[in-house]
Amino acid sequence: MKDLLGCFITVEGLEGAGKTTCLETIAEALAEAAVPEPLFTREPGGTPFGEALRGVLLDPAHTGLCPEAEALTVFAARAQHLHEVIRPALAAGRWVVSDRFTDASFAYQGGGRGLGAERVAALEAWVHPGFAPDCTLLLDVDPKLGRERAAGRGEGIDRFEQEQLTFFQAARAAYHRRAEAEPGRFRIVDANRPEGEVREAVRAAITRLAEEHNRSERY
Ligand code: Z5A
Repeated sequence: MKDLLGCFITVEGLEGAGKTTCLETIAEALAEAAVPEPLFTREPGGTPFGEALRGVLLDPAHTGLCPEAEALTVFAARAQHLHEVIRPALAAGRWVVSDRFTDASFAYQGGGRGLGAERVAALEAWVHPGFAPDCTLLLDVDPKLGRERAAGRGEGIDRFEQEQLTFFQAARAAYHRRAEAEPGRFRIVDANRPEGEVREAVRAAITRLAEEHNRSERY
């Protein structure tokens, strides 16, 4: 990552954890820290090709998609996202905030679908060896609560949202394993709390990160 001048932040969590809600707070905190023109993006998606694959991945019509095909599709979208958006922005010194990245593959494909961490790690090593986020905010929510919140939005149900609770419990456990393995990169936010409290915790984490980044640039 040393050749890339910007800072790469990812936001992770189960559905209804409040990732989308907190992006606004992250933008405010970065503006307060005088970070110029941060780039906000998402996965699956982030490029025209990636957004097309997102449509396929979320479409409930593809009920028979096997875990391997699903994993390869999220990494195909990611390869293009890195090539077209993330790496050029970081190389230009911009901060990049992505709503989900590879930790989501460890959680959903590795944990939820049962592929296991080793097979996801093999794809990670192939698509972006030696490249990882500088900081990952994990909005940790009880799967039942997250599901209730997501349902409260009254939108249609996508292919992932059709899954049983056990799928999301396995995804959450995989997220926890990732965070335990890399405590320096992860900031865990208890997202079971009211929205205002979650936003404050996110704001504090981003403000601290910006301060640390400024200090390291000075020395
Ligand atoms: N996926 C994958 O399998 N593998 C991969 O590698 C990647 C992704 C990258 C789409 O992701 C799917 O892609 C995802 C995993 C898979 N499927 N699932 N599940 P997505 O991120 O686009 O979609 P999502 O996870 O379904 O996101 P979401 O439902 O939009 O969740 P959110 O962004 O975390 O929640 P929100 O929209 O901010 O909040 C939901 C509602 O709750 C909303 O009405 C808020 O006002 C409310 N809310 C938020 N926070 C609170 C609190 N604290 N209290 C009360 N109410 C709240």
